[in-house]
Amino acid sequence: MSLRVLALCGGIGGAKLALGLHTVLPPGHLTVVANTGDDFEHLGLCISPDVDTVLYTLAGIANPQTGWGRAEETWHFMAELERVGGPTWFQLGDKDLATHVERTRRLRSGERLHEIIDDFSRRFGIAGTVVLPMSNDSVRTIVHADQGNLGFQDYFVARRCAPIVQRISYQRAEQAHAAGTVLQQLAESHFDAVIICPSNPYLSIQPLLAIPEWHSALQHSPAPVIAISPIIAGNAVKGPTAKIMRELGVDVSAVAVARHYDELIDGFVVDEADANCMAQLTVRALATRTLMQTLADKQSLAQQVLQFAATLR
Ligand code: FO1
Repeated sequence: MSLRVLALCGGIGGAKLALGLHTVLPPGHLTVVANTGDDFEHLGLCISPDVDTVLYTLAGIANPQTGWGRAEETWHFMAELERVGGPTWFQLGDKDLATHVERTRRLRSGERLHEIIDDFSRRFGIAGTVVLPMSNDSVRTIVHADQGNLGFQDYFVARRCAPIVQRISYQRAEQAHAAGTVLQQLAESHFDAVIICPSNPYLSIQPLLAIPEWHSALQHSPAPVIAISPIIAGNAVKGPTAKIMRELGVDVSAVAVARHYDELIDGFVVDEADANCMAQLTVRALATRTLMQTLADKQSLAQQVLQFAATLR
């Protein structure tokens, strides 16, 4: 019997495991919740990067080099925007632009973000898997750094993660609510496992955990909660996770990530390179290959995590 899975996912790293789960589970067995703390308004458009990374990745149309934006993209809009003196620090490809324009039009007409994403996922042919934003309410990840209090995209793209991070806050998370009926489904045991994908815990997962009803729902989840470490042998696979951990004074290790999730998780998955740290963990642990470079890697990790989850039920 295949497990029914709720996967919590940030950007590129998390979306890789979401794709693995999407391809190994039968239709109707996977709900993916995407981080919206990276969202921002740019050129008057409502941009939801992690949501779009999940949609494009599951639809097989994501840019394979960057992990964000579209494959086979063209950049006429950006070239012409530059000609008329517009801001080009945040690159919007011609195909990607349609997603932002249409999402913005629908939001302005009163449609809710989770309804828009549900329709987009259907139109992108993501059959059988539900894709949800963590909330329809605006939550913004703010990076408090030596260069000031920065919006996520300012920190991540404009300043290329160079600022020294002192603290991260999640604006208006306290007032935000989960989208749709996912928390009711979780409470009513519609899911057999909750998987926290290997995204940056501080930038991509914490915005969701900062929403009180999400944190409480996971704390009281009837299904086991399993996190996968984004740190392998003291390094981040991609992005600023290791740098941020150092700057926050946190040990750059899988154990530190497990401690961050603390009482929320029932199981933790580390890379085989970190098998020796399992004795330091206070939760059930699995050591396996967690580096995902090919689709087969993503599917294999998904299978390993599902088998591990089944032993925790
Ligand atoms: N990341 C960059 O480093 N440079 C960009 O120009 C850029 C544009 C962009 C456009 C749409 C989109 O959905 C994502 C984009 N990203 C870009 C990635 C974005 O910063 C995400 O927040 C990261 O992937 C982290 O989750």
